[in-house]
Amino acid sequence: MDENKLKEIASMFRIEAPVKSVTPLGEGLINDTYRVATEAGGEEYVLQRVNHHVFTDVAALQRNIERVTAHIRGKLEAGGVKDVDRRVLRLIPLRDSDKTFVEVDGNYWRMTLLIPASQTISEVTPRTACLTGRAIGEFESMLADLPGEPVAESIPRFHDMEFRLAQLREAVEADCAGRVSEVGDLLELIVRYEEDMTWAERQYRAGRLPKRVCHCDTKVSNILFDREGDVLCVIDLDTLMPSFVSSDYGDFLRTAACTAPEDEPDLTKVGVNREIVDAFTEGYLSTATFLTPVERELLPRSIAMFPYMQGVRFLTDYLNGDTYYKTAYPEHNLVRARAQMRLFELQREA
Ligand code: GN1
Ligand code: MG
Repeated sequence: MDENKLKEIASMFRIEAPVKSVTPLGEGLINDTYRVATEAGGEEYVLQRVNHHVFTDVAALQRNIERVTAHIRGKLEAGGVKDVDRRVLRLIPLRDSDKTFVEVDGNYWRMTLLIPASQTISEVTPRTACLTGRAIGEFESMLADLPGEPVAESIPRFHDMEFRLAQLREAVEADCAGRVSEVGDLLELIVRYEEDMTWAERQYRAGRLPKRVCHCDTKVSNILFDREGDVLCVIDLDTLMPSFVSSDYGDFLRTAACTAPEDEPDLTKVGVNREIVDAFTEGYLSTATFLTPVERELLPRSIAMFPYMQGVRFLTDYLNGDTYYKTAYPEHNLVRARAQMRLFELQREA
């Protein structure tokens, strides 16, 4: 999208000075993200186009983020935290109303403050893993007493393994991209572990496993660190919704405890870093003090469940002809699915 149009959209939000530049930011697979600088040269902002094919109810999603960030902000302020704007996202309202998103030509846009002096990291150390564990446990704990009705399910059945497997079965049956014949080995592996991987859904139906307000996309690139490598906050709050705690614990370890990126084509490079698992678990358990015995039982199981679920999702998208995740080359989703299923096998054996 051309910069002038982006500048025009950015100017609709309540920012301190005229927009100077809008440049692409980050590597998300769903939304389009830009960095906005102003003529004043002070605060910078993050402008995002929300993918409304994925998030079909943008108003409900923004409402979730408004409620959750306000709740966390209140707790941080009450606790005397000084740099609150670096510890929780701040939504920027529109210039002419208090709404936090705007529709332009059928697309939905929103803005947050860019957290100053922050970085994302790609390589996690035991120290950062422990700190992140603590931060995620704290995040869930802070939301345990969110007043009012439950947060909306911003994507229905998002981390529901039975649903993800049903979507894969549909994709196999339709075979609309003619790719099913290439992936027999992956399908066989997935089917073999279906029963084991849908344990949480059965526990939930039996009334033994609760849902909490979870982030549901805790991969490493969604955690902001300061220059010293300490955790500032969790970003990318679109997928906030009621879910099992495995959604945050297992999904973080999927990327953090893996020795290769999630789209590594060379499967010999995909390995498990046990030290990271242990450090993260220690941090998480120190703050997630609300866990029930069944939730505790779910945690170690989820270390294999999340690569499996992500493998199922990438493979489904590959079979559907790449309609969901952004891809850089035709086999990209297949490469991702293979890397995730390799990681699943390693974690299952661990
Ligand atoms: C997507 O938007 P992004 O890139 O942070 C996806 C996650 C996947 C992740 C895989 C809404 O997250 O569920 O785990 O890609 N988000 C959605 O990298 O589907
Ligand atoms: Mg992201």
